[in-house]
Amino acid sequence: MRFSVPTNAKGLRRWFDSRPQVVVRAGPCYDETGCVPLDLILDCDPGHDDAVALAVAADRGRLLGVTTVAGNAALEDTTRNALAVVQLLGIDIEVHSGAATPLRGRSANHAAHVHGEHGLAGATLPPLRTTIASNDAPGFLVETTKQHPHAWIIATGPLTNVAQALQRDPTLPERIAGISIMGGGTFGNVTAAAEFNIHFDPEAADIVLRCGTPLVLCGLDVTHQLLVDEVMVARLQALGNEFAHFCADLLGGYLTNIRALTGNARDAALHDPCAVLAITDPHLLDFAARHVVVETAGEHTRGMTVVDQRSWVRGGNVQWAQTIDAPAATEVILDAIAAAP
Ligand SMILES: [Ca+2]
Repeated sequence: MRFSVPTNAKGLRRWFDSRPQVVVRAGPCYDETGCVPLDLILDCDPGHDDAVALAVAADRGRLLGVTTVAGNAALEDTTRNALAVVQLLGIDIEVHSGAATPLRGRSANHAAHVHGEHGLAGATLPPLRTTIASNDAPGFLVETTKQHPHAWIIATGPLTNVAQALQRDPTLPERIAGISIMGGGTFGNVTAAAEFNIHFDPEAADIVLRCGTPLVLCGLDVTHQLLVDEVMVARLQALGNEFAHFCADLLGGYLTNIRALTGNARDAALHDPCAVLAITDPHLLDFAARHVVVETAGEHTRGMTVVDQRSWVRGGNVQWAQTIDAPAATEVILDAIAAAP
């Protein structure tokens, strides 16, 4: 069956409302019929907020596997970090590493000023008991979505792996439920115009945004509404389980780095869990159909997502997340972390 994306706002709204809705708060999540798992694959670059996103995905859906990409840190670091978080969560899933460089092979500028040199500054990682299942993340995305059609790919890092999977298998968009992305925004963070994940590999983002599968985009406009602060760190510490202590150290380190960068002493955006919650708990967010393209050539705007917000332009290629109920989202995140060992 070929999936066609509705081209008008009404059609996209109907498509979005027809997606599986989560009705179970704890444990494996099922759709409203009560029997279909919400299959998720997380493509990530941990990264403090990726680690939290991974915990939420594992708690709120059926996580089929994790793929890693270079971004916040070098690939060997993001992969080791993903393996460590999976181990701390006590979940039996495979981790596959992927792209070490963007599609065009430009030198990668990581985000050590935000996440530390190795990606998870502030936390102590356990000695690893497992290793990667393969170094072919795009192959894992292709094959796993054949075994589990209608899975959601959630991408919380640069989109290199996902673009390579789309290049390898042009039928991929037809069988997946869609791709939920943390990336972009109507303003930037790595530059004045561009958000980090999209700026890291604009050509990959361009391929993904044109691929024709249902897309959900959580840009900085919405992720800057979901904040971590000292109150949240204290609540994590009070949860008492090992993973919560890990997260308290992790997000404490994140706050320290963000303070040094921005001078903001109070809080920092917790970007990546938004892209998970958009699928597992969509009632927490408000979406609008928007046309979004990636600037790949601009002198000052390379990596910018150009979001058409003109009220008289109908439809779009993405469901653009506009708002999130941050207090409720924080409770879902804390519940997920509390459910870990
Ligand atoms: Ca990330």
